[in-house]
Amino acid sequence: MSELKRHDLPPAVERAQADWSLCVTGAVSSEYTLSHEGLVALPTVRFDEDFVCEADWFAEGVSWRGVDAGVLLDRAEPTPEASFGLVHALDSSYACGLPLDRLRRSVLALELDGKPLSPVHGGPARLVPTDSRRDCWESVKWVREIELLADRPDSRATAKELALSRLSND
Ligand SMILES: Nc1nc2c(c(=O)[nH]1)N[C@H]1C(S)=C(S)[C@@H](COP(=O)(O)O)O[C@H]1N2
Ligand SMILES: [Mo]
Repeated sequence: MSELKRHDLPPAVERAQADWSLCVTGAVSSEYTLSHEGLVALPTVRFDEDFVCEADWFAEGVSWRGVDAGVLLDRAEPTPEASFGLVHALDSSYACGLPLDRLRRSVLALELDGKPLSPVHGGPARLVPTDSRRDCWESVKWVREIELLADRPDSRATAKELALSRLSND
């Protein structure tokens, strides 16, 4: 196993770690908020990958464990119009849009390589898409809200632009 790269923890993320919760909102019949205890009590799945960053680095053999995102979405009862998900992170405007079918096939990871996910790598919860089209900026660290939408979000590119500008400032 090789290591994921370590970036600095944004101050907003550090402050919000203590009273973290997850909300599922938007085009759903039953919005809900789940505490960290509530989330870790759910059944988990495992997903192993070689993590590849667009900015030319990768980590081989990364093992994630967490809650199936499809299960989290179904619990909110998505409306028939729901077609996209906008995954919001704790670091201010970072949000990544994904078509609903790709979001369903993601894992909300709570563990990395058998240990609770550390704040630097996105703890308490990181969205890990599992399909072959996934890009590094879609692996959203510090997830705080999953918002379902009827239409493709305008901010689909926000995560990509923000993430890549941060990486180039390393
Ligand atoms: N919330 C949030 N998630 C994010 C990013 C970010 O800046 N903020 N950067 C993305 C990018 S481009 C990469 S390569 C990975 C880096 O993951 P790591 O810090 O665990 O190595 O996180 C992704 N998820
Ligand atoms: Mo990246």
